[in-house]
Amino acid sequence: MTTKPTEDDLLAVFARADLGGDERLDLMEFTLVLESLGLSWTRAETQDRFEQADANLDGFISYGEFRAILEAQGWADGPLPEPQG
Ligand SMILES: [Ca+2]
Repeated sequence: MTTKPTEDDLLAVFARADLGGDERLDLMEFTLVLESLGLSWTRAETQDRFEQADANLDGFISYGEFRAILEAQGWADGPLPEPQG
């Protein structure tokens, strides 16, 4: 697990976890993302990360918020792509 995921990987992971298709993740979907990335955080750690990542406190993780956590953790490089639409 030394290679960083590409942008396409991250988008695919995010889209796959976004079961509701609403382009944001709830805590359960966020947990699925972590599993997809091979991370094994405890429930408490996941909850903690989720709350930290939810920058606008709406109770969901947008792709931008998702990217911000990954970048903060050093798992993703490069700037966030501009939102489409
Ligand atoms: Ca949010």
